[in-house]
Amino acid sequence: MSSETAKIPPSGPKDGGSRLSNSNLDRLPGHVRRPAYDRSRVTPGIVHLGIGAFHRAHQAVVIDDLLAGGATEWGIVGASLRSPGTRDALAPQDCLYTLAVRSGAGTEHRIIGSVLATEVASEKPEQLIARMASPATRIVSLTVTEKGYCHTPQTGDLDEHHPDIVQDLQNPDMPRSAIGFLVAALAQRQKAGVAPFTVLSCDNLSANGHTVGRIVTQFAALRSADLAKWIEAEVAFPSTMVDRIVPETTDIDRAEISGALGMTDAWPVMTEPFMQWIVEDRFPAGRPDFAAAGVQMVSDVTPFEHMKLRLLNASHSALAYLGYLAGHETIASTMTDHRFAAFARQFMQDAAPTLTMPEGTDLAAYSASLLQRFSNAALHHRTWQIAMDGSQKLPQRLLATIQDRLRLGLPIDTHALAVAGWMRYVTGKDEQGRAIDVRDPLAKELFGIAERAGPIADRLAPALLEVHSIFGAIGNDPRMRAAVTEALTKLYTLGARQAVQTFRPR
Ligand code: CS2
Repeated sequence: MSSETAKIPPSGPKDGGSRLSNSNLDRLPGHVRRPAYDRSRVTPGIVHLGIGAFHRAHQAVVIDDLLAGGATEWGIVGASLRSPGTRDALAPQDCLYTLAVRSGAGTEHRIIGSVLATEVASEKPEQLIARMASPATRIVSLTVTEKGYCHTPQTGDLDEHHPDIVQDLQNPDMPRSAIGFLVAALAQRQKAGVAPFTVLSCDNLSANGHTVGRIVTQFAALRSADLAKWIEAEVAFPSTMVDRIVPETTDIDRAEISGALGMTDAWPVMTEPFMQWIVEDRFPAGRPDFAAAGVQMVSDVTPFEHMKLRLLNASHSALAYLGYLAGHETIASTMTDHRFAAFARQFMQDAAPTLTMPEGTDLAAYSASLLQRFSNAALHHRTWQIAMDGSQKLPQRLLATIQDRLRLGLPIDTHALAVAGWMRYVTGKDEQGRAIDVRDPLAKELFGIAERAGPIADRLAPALLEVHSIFGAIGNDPRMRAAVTEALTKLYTLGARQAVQTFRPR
């Protein structure tokens, strides 16, 4: 994840064995689980773009399980698009790292071995393209965060004016964006007569497979109509719902994990016990037996994806903005305040009627489990981390539910308060008047709007609702304007802690 910074310890691989590595695995304490397979026999079959903590706590763990079951042709080559941090941390330790699963019951340590190599795309783009174009690569997966798709969040279309897209169209063989890399590699495969890889988006986008497919095809069409046609006809973009809470790794985590291992791990990942992965089963180039590792293979992931975005991610964002404003550093700390916990419950209940689920899905039980996961105090999941990139998250997390509730003639007050929380957050000042480090591709534009409007709900709410790339038509809906203005007024007059109390269970 972009905000993480690896502090590489001065000791390298030749430090007398105090760094996690292949040759040190048998020196780990007995309670640490290690790869149950011979890593030297594993070959790469997957290229993953965006090898941050999330991928390493989710997909790489599933692959680690499958390698132990003998699927040795499905190792992972991970690439960071720009930052060398992950590569610099993992390369000296043979790409091994610790997965630390934290709960009230303590921490379980497991060494993951499924990542075989790490690359930095910006350093040697041609090497990464060649790797992706190689027939051995049958899946290219992505966790590049919402903003990594260079699209307009409201419409899901390619943003042709995005600076990375402009540069990638001018230099198709030296791309910068994930989209540019996908198309460069697919173009090479088409030219060489090699069947395409399957593109597997693992980001929290609505219809992530369909969306990345559309963006890739739109980009390709700007290069060549023939290439776009080939991609449309030949490339599979299955959608997936991925779920595991993975806070960013801190230096305290690094020190604690290295202490538990008795050797240094420069970049362990911290996570919760829960993990879910639901994948549409469209892999013409082949796939490992995902189901053997507990992955649910389905023909249509849409209902599950909506359930997760509108219940988990939406309430995560609501708690992040409102909790941050109220002075809470983490989600678990926010949840210790019964007012926020009750608000989150009501918020989820409000999203539920907009979901159409397969028979047997228990949304009440799902929501209850989310409240429990959010309360996991062993995870230090910062409200600030989740608050990042709101302009890219609001449409699929909050606005889609608001739209559906308006269509159903239902009140939208809880969701309007979440939107208002985001609005107050992006002004860059918290309730105590302290500066907020707002990270968002639109931060400057949003800040400018907030400056011009001033901290006056009647002016600020309508001004921000006019940002079309986020709100689209719903920004002009008088019911939306009224509800968000009222919610923002509450935030300015009562503060977040009191504002979340103004809802009675319906
Ligand atoms: C979070 C997600 O940072 C965020 O925006 O809401 O990363 C969330 O933790 C994951 O989607 C959980 O699966």
